[in-house]
Amino acid sequence: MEEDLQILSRSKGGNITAVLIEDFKSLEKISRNVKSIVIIGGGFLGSELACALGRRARDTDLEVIQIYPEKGNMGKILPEYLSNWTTEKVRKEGVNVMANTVVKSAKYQDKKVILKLKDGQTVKTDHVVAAVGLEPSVELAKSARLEVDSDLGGFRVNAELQARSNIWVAGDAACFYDLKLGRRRVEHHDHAVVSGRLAGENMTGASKPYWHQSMFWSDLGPDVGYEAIGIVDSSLPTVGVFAKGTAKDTPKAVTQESGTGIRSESETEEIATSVSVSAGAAASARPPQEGEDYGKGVIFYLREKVVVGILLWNIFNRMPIARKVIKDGEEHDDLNEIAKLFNIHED
Ligand SMILES: *[C@@H]1O[C@H](CO)[C@@H](O)[C@H](O)[C@H]1NC(C)=O
Ligand SMILES: CC(=O)N[C@H]1CO[C@H](CO)[C@@H](O)[C@@H]1O
Repeated sequence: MEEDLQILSRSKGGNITAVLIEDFKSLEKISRNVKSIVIIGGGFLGSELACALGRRARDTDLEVIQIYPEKGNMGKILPEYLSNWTTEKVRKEGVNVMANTVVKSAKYQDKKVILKLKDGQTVKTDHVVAAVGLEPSVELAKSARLEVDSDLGGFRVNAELQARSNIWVAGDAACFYDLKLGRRRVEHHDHAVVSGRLAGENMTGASKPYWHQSMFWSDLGPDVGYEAIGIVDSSLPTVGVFAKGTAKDTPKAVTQESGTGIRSESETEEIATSVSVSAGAAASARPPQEGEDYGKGVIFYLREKVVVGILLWNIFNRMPIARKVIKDGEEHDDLNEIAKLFNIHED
């Protein structure tokens, strides 16, 4: 699972789970003993948990329901067509997806949690997991007199992650200035690693700005996985180039190959120096069509014709190339050409 393991709703009643490692273990146990679990939230954690529990539910009579306000799973990240497609995939994993709605109230009655939804529906369940995102803790701001960013939250720091003299901020508490992409706050594991290292280096005099883009990844069941970098926001215009996937183009195959059962590693500062393009590589690469099976592909997120984010769909270990495209920050007339750099028709 991706590491956005921060859940806010923790009730004293014990029927709402907050997911930290112990919570994860306890949820695992609970899922073996109850008949129904509701997951609130359609982002990374909610969708990953729903898929994992849904898969289990295939062989048991566990019911898994996922409720979220977006139109589809990962709706804040994926372009609508792909979010739609992914939602169907999540349903096939055994999840009862209730999109486009929010929980209005919850009560505990006859050993069940009763959720009333905005659209009038009522859901009865045994257990609720709230995977609804995080807010950075900025309590220190007052006593340390630090500025908090009013739009993005978190401590406002410069490109060197410095809030004021002798104070640096890293991880998701930092609202930093990315020299390439502007002001940002990032809530992913690799960012914590990259920014923590940078803050440390700057504390000892490196004077280095934020330069190495962090990445993140997510798997939804064994067949769908993606890795992304930069600003990956579904409200931006996107261009997607897809190709037919094979069984090798899945997170399952990649973890088996690595032999670790885990495919995410925090990246080192590996730079793609030369990028080889295979002849005719993108011959059949093309924009998605309705009803398509999105085997594997590259999605570019654009701001004024410049690629500011890249999402690699069932394409693994090509992050250095994506990082280089973002770093170059050039305008591209034909993104099909750029898609060729990822050799999506090989392997
Ligand atoms: C996504 O699904 C919704 C609801 O099912 C539908 O209204 C919408 O047209 C779909 N969007 C795309 C781009 O396929
Ligand atoms: C201790 C130290 O030298 N820190 C430096 C980190 O980077 C910032 C920005 O370049 C410098 O202002 C600091 O002096």
